[in-house]
Amino acid sequence: PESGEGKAKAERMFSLMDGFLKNDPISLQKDILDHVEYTVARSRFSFDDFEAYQAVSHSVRDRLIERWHDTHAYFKRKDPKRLYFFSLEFLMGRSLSNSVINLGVRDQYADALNQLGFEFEVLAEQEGDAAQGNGGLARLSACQMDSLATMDFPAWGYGLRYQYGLFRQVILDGFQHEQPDYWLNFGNPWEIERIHVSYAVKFYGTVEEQDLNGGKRKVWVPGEMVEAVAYDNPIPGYGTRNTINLRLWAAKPSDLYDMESYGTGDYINAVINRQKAETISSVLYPDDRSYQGKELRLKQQYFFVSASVQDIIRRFKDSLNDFNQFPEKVALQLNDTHPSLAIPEVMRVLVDEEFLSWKQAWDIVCKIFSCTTHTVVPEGLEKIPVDLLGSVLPRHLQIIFDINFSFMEELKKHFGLDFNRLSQMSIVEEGAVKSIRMANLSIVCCHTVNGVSRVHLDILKTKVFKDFYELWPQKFHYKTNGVTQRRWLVVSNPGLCGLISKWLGTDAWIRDMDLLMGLRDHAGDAELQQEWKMVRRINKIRLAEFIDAMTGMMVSPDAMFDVQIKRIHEYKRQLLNILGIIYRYDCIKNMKESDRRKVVPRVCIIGGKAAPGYDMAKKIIKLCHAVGETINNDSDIDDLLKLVFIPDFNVSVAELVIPGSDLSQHISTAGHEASGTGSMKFLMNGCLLLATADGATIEIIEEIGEDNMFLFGAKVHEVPKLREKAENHRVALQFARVLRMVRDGYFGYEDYFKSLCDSIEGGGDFYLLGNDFASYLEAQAAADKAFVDQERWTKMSILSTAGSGRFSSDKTVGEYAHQTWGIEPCRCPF
Ligand code: B1N
Repeated sequence: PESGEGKAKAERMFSLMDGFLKNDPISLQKDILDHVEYTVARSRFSFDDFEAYQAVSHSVRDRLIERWHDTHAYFKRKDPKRLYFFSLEFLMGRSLSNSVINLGVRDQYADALNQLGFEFEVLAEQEGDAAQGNGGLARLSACQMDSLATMDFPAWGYGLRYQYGLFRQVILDGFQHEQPDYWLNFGNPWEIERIHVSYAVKFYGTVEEQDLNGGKRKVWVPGEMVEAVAYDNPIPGYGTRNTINLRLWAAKPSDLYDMESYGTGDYINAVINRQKAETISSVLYPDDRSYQGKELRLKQQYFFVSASVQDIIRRFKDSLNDFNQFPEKVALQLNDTHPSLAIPEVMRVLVDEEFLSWKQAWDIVCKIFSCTTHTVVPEGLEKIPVDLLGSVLPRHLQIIFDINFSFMEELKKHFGLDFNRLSQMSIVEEGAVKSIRMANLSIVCCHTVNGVSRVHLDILKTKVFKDFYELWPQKFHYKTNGVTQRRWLVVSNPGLCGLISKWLGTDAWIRDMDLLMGLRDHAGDAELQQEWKMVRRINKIRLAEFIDAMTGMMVSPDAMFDVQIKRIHEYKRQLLNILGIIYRYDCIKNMKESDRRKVVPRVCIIGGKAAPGYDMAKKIIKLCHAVGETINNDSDIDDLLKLVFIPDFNVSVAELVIPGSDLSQHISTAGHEASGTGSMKFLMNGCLLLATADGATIEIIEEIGEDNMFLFGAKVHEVPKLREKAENHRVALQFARVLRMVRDGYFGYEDYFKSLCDSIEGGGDFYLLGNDFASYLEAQAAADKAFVDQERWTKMSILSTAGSGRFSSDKTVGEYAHQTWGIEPCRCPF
């Protein structure tokens, strides 16, 4: 308020509050100790590291809340067009270090804690990961939230608050076992429960027709109601006061509609039935890319979409009540097709509840929605059986049919009666199981469809969505993925950060990654090289200690650390890596002593989770352990070769492994990785890449040059031909030899590994391991050669970091804002 009674009241409040929280050591210590005593309820004279972590987190949370309030008050006052980012997965990882860095109070906290006898780093280690997602797609959402906040965009994230995040991977005798990740066990200081922000979400039931003003209206009479309660997660920007919100919904039993069940006298069962509502947000589906048409998954998708749409419409109506202006205030971004039920939901609310005409509602929908697809193959596209959708969301099915009817009419005008094309483009797929194609629905209704790298867009245009591209070429674009340098450099590699800032003479690159290019001028400087090597060595020692702690294996930091960490998938070809390791092992075994002295010692590190039902991926994990068992226990090999599997790979493990790696592998069959974001994290940290020309790697090559990395394998355009022709049978001799070792039981378990071998031998080698093996080995040999010349290696490492600026998510989000969402920064004044 700028004047009057409101102003007087605000001033009084502010004076009572004693201004904002202060960040000098005494104030911080006082706040932390208060939280020890009043929040954690421990004595301020006796508390352990975990309790100290809790108290520190709560004091940071207080500071986040202040900024969060200011940001939202400012957004409310300015009322700019807002972006709403819908994603079923957000892989946030830990929050403490990231928050204090973005708030600019990292050193202050470290000092304050020191004086209390604690070490900041040790406390940060107490935090568990928030693993509300599977892999790249989910971590991308988290990186983009950080960039949206940092770049002052008026944005909100919306998702689901799972009680169980991605499963924990436990390895027993080399086999993966899944254990539940009940991450909320120890409380979560980073969220704010909003019991008063809740919406009823409907399921099942029937659609009735009622008379309205001489016409008819549809009324959905639900069979079940579940309450969605908001949990807000403040996301602080770096170098700005802006702190935006990630609102996640949890399912709670609804108070409505329950009188009936309580009237039956079966009180206990009525309560138990109520409790079942909570299962909707109980567990994250651990399969990325395989769609099973499960009812619970559908309910999860609709649950979060419905609550979010209600929230957005409420906020809009608070400031305006003219839906014609809705598209000027709202941009709605769908992260893949998982939230695409938002489309029929907005139609339903506008037509059935706000009484807009179908045409008015449709015009609005076409202006507000955009989506990003992360898929490369048609089999990866989400389909929902019509029977299932009709039972869970009867009104939405009608709306989708109506949208499809108009779309088919439009298509006929455009292409004539080309039934083949019509049936391929239809939102409804006929067949044994009639289904709704969620990607088709999204393309028809979104004004823009983005791919996640340039080659990904090419694949969409020429294969996956070829027909749609012919119809609407203007809809298709790409924004190459990026990652946030705040988490992937500033938080995880402080040593290298200090060095970069020192040599650039500024830390402005933390908000402007293009500045890293300045490092190119110094790449050959002996002094920088020396310091660079030193920092990297310290990171390697830290990684070696971690490996020791996790696996009991001692590895030498003098060896080359060669890393492949990501979800286990056949197309990502961890198997190619393992076969390469067997080849290396076999070569060393057959070497003369004099040649052995020339071998570059290697520590091969593999980590990643397999979807619980993905048999081949689980066999790859077991093979990795079996091969490791043989190599690591072979005294003849000694330190020349080690194979380590890091269990339970997650965001915080990545933060430790990436800065300590020399070489990282991104070796998917060309045309299969839509983008890949792991490579960007390694690149920033000065780790060299051994890679195929796939996804975003193609753009990385353009930035750093082919001779600054180790490139191999078939190119995207060659893959189909190689598959068609028998050419891929012409596999290298070495390939046949290493496979034979696996088949003959050199590593044991020959029966178990048989199907794995069969999948890549004898014409069925879909992912072209045989074809690419020889060039893979050449690339590996080139990496060995480069590593021997440490001066050259270090220069390549510096040039990798220097060329990574284009892969900051700040750049990606800036392009989305400008080209797709039409939003402007809205910077909260200090
Ligand atoms: O999305 C990442 C890309 O960098 C990767 O190349 C891509 O594979 C990944 C269903 C997915 N595509 N599809 C998924 C995740 C969860 C799920 O339930 C599919 N993830 C990707 C970011 O663009």
